[in-house]
Amino acid sequence: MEELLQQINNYKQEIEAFKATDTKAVEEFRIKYLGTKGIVKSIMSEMKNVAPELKKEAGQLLNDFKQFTEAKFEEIKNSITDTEHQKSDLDLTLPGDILPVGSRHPIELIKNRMVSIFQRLGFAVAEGPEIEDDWHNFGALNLPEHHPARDMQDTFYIQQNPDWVLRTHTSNVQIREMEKGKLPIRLIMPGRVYRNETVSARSHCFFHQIEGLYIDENVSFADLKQTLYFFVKEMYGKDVKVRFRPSYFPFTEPSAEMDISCFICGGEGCNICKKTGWVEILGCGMVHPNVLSNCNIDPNKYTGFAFGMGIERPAMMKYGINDIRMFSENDVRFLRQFTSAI
Ligand code: 2NL
Repeated sequence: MEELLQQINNYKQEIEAFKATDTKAVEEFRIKYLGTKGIVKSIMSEMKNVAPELKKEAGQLLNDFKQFTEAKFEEIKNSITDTEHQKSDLDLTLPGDILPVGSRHPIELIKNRMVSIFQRLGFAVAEGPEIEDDWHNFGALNLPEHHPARDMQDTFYIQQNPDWVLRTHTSNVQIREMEKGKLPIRLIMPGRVYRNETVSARSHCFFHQIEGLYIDENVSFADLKQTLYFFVKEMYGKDVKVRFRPSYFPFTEPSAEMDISCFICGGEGCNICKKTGWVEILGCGMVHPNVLSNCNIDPNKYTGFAFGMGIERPAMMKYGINDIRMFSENDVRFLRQFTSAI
């Protein structure tokens, strides 16, 4: 026991006097005193030679020694890293690296403008699933199975469940909103839709649209026209002219397509309007009574109008983009060009 005490005191003095000037010396200290074959370990193993009545006292002594050595190790380690840090030529006062700022996607830019115009008229935004069952995408919209109008909207079917399709329009969201039974309804639904089309510069198998729906008592075709006039003036300018042409959609009756005077050439005739002076921008109509009944809305009490328009084409016209595939190629040379647009 005496001998052990002596040994410990000698090591303590040695450790006390130890000075490290670099990380190498710190590591040497660790290996010599605290390593698996180090002095602390070997002194600890002396315990087995201590007489039983002295074991408690010796245990205390050895523990103190271990803690003393570990504390010294921490001390020399910290003193080294501190001075090394001061020696480095890292200048912490320099400004940080500038992170590249992203930009909104052109489709998003046009969508936001369209949405905000309708929001000012009191329309709220609704969203819904892109994978939809046959009823919400076709059936409820007066498009029964084998109806030839389904050909206009050939789509992708989900293999595991033939009842599921990738939605061909955002009308599925309107159907879901009507089913909730809360009236009146004044909603717009922007979103991605799918069609089984050959991909080319002019058409894609997925694109984006905004649909609108207004249902209340006494909603008329005049309300539809006035709403869309307001939209056109806000979106394309107050001098733009509007015309309606009769059309057919299974989910509206009567139905119409709306053209605006070409905002590129002002109606003179150019490549964009194919020399006609007019460009088609949307389809619309009064909600078919069958569609209202399908959603448990009484068509004798309520009427409504609906419309749908694509986002890609107006975006291509506004930004002079001549290939629809650019929107989904994620080429940063294309996307970067919209950095300053809001
Ligand atoms: C187009 C034409 C249209 C609708 C969409 C609609 C929705 C419900 C009921 C009735 Cl739930 N109609 N939507 C109506 C007329 C036209 O879209 O050419 N879109 C790009």
